[in-house]
Amino acid sequence: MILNDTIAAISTPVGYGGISIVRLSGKDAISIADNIFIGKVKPSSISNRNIIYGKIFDPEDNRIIDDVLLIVMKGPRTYTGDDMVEINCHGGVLITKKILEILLRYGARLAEPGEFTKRAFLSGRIDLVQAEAVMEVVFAKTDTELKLAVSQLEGNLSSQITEIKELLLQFLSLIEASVDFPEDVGVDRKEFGTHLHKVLSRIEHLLRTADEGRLLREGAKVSIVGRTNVGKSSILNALLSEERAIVTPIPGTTRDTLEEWINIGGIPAKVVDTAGLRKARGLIEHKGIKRTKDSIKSADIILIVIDSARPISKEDGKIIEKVKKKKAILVLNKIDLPRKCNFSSLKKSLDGLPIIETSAICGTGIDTLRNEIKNILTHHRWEYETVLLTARHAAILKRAKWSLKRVQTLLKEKAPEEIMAFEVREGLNALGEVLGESTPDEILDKIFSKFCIGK
Ligand SMILES: Nc1nc2c(ncn2[C@@H]2O[C@H](COP(=O)(O)OP(=O)(O)OP(=O)(O)O)[C@@H](O)[C@H]2O)c(=O)[nH]1
Ligand SMILES: [Mg+2]
Repeated sequence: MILNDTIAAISTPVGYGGISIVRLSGKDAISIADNIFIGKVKPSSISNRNIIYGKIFDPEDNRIIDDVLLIVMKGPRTYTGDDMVEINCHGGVLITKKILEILLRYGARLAEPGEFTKRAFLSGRIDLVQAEAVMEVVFAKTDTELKLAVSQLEGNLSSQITEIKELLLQFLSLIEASVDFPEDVGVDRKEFGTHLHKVLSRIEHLLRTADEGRLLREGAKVSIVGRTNVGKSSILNALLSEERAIVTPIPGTTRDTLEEWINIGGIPAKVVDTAGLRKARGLIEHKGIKRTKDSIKSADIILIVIDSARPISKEDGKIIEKVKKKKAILVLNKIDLPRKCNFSSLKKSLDGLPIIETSAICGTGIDTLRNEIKNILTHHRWEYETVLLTARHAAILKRAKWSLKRVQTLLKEKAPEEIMAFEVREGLNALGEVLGESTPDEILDKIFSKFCIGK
């Protein structure tokens, strides 16, 4: 990627709308705008961050393309760090294409996906963790995820990593001083140990949030399983508040898995209705039941549905046995009907699995069920301080953790300080990699390629 050229892209989604924005960034952004804009003043003559009204024209045939508002932002205090121009035009597919085409003809290059943000990162306006947060903000599915993404964009995670890095740097200087001036600096291994413990617990604290981050980003999978006709599809519909799945009194109504997204306390959850478990009748049902079993394997939470108006069967028992080691909730459904199941013997076989009583038909217990799912998904309430660790952050932080664990062992073994210093530097490098200070180009390319064009 060449950095001193000028890039352009349509930053709004392709389609028809009130307005669209075409963006330019780079050293020639303002002079390119001068060439294609007619107004009372030239873009290069207006003061920083001002807006002018005028027309975009094609200098080749002097044809007017559109009435626009043009904003001039002079570097280095811009999104990318370079001079930027934003053209607000009418929101038409052809208009935006035409304006972009003229900009490209007059010296700009088409921006790669995420290139504006990549420039912001490379010019030091933001670090890599903040750059990643830009897309987290764009793709946030729930309010909680958005709140955490914005906090990451503002530098919450970055400052936590920087603090850990500083602690580790202090530790490294302690070790190095004892290498360089062994007579002056007494090696206080106890002090080393305390310092190291402090850094490690900060890293471990961050790592603990990785799973929560995954749930928020990718969503949790909640599978509804049970015998046929117990009311699984009715529970899905009740959770969704709409008649999504077909419900009939005929056992074996649901043949295939059916998935829908719901928001449970800020966490996006994919709720999966499955084919009822029984001895399969025919090939289709057989395949459906196989899918149910796969769905159980990949679920974060399983809702085992039991019909309270029927005696507990062997099949119910088998299902409970199969899933009770996982995170599961027993849903005792149809409580509006007279109870026929032997509740006390059922309770004994559950090993403390939570039980929620519902009537999917009347809506009783559905809010309690939602709350219970939320409680299991979140060990604590989402706090503003919670960070959204991505798989990339977690993998690198684990590397840092293992380097520091090795230092702990070396300390115990009274190994030479030089060897410890080597491992501490490895840990420091890893932390730098999270922030993008020492991230290989291929990784950077991979991160930014996931961005939208014009972002
Ligand atoms: N009285 C009562 N009937 C219910 C309740 N929940 C479901 N039903 C009825 O039970 C029957 C089966 O409901 P479904 O939701 O299709 O059950 P399912 O577990 O998805 O069944 P399969 O897809 O065949 O495995 C339907 O007639 C529902 O109206 C409930 O809470 N109370
Ligand atoms: Mg069903």
